[in-house]
Amino acid sequence: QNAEKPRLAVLGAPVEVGAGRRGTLMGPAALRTAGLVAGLKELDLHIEDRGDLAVPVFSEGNGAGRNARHFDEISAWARCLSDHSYDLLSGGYFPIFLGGDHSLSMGSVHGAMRHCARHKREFFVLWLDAHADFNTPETSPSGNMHGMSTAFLCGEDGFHGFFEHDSFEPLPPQNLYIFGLRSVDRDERALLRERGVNVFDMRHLDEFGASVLMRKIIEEVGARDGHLHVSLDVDFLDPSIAPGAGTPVPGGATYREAHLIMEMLYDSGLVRSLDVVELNPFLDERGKSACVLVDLIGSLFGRQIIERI
Ligand code: B3U
Ligand code: MN
Ligand code: MN
Repeated sequence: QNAEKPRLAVLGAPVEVGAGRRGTLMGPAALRTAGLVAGLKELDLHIEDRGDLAVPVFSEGNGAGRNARHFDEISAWARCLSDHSYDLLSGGYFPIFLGGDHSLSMGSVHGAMRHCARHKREFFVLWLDAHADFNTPETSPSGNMHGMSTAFLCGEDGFHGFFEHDSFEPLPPQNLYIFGLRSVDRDERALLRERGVNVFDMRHLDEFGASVLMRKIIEEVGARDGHLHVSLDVDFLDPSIAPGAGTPVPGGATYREAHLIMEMLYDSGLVRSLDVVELNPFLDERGKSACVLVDLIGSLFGRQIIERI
């Protein structure tokens, strides 16, 4: 198991305009209130809370008439987040990004990807989510950019001008694992198939169980000595345990499945960066979802409820 302990840096990204409903802005605060930092300190980890980021300009542009709402503001967030992600990893930190809606991953993952390219390390993403977030401005039924993050990261068209220097080495679709899927749009589905993204939907999870699927992912990433970025969307979880989600979908991961996944990831020692996104405290029930997420993050960093023999 994890020999060397990582130094953690927590960074809030209170972005909400990527989602269809307001409220994820309060996500970082709710996660802190639920005891995120104290919980990790209890594990004897070095952890620095770097506070929340803010974007200097607030614009309402949609990127020149595109079907991508608040394109300009989300682009500003992504540029800022990408630099922070890159710098933290370069400084030897394990960055934890607190959302905010899932559009923030366009920045956090972009930065981590650049870091890995620089160090010639293979990069993988585990996307724990009810949705694939693989829409482009062309395929999106809503124009909400939190539903476009993985498409952007894999280099799909329609995002011109998002970063100052547009060209970047995109994420190969085979290095993306979408896990927990149970809501996908028609054109999005076709694109996922065409590109060969690894999709483990809830049917897979029910049929094979979380452990078999996770072992496969961990083996693949481990064999390449890859950097694994985990992007945890609160709606990966079943709405009964995590109601604080803007787009809840029934039939999600249970408390036990989710913890097992986190524990296996910890044991693998492969995870080097993390997003916790889409928590909407306005829709939550007395902090229930925030607390579940904090519990899960604890498991990802080695907390064990019972000392194993
Ligand atoms: N696929 C739909 C819905 C959605 C995606 N991500 C979330 N909702 N959270 C869309 O709007 O792209
Ligand atoms: Mn998502
Ligand atoms: Mn989702």
